[in-house]
Amino acid sequence: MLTRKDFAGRERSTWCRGCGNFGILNAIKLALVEHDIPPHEIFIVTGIGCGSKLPHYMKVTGYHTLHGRALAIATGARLANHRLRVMTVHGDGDAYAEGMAHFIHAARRNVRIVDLVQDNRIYGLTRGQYSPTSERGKRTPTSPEGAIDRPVNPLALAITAGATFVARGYSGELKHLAWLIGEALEHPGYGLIDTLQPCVTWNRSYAYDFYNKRVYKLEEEPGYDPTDRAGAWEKTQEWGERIPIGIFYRGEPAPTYEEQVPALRAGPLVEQPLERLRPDQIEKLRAEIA
Ligand SMILES: Cc1ncc(C[n+]2csc(CCOP(=O)(O)OP(=O)(O)O)c2C)c(N)n1
Repeated sequence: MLTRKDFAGRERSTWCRGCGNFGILNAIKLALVEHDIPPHEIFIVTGIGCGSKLPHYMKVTGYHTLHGRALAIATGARLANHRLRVMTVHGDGDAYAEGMAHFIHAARRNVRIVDLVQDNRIYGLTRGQYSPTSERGKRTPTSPEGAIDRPVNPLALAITAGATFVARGYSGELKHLAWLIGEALEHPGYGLIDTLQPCVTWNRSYAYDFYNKRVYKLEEEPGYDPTDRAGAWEKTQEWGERIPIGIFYRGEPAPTYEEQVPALRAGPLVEQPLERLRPDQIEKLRAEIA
């Protein structure tokens, strides 16, 4: 039986006291324990940002990669070994600015990745510039008179792009978030969990107080049907006195990208013999990784 201790990291965190990322880190560990997934059977890919330091703070197979490229690396990992469970964890800047194209394509290709976005609606690591999910009028060092562009709605975009699992979590609701991560891990395809994550240093307008008063759970909402795609899209527009969290949309599972790639029919690439290469090519590869 796994426990959260099996995922304990050794590095000291640089996150601020009260950062929403602690809740996300704990929820990931809890979900892995609940689903009996040991550290070597899950690959967590992150980009660049405060939140992307997460694999340093837990025992897991992790890869802290380039800004905006977490999903590209994760897609490569799934193609190399589609028996490995793969998760991306990255900020709203990483996911929806620099990484926006990868987001749309991962959703439409249906690569089996759990895509958890630490959505604090700001660039944290670079000290508080406005992000694609910052609201209009947000004053920051890069928008001193207020942001003039309208924010993206990641949930609506994911549904539109063809994602079959679209959810919103909140780092202040640890057990609920762990449940969402578990559901996404079991979902056979791409799954987005946009996660409300208070940044206590650079975005005080969205602190725990703000969310605690407003969030409610969709699964407790009488009559809400997450299999109704149009209804789910409509629900993604709700943001105000009430903010929904939970599974917005869960569609019929569609074939994943990796299930359909002809070269993978014979099994994961990591298990396929290298016989199609000439001996000198194999030697060259061996020398590169030796
Ligand atoms: C290619 C590239 N462009 C820009 C940057 C600068 N940069 C580093 S982190 C970051 C955004 C951080 O915000 P977010 O992804 O939301 O993560 P957070 O720090 O809030 O967790 C930016 C723009 C970079 N490192 N590399």
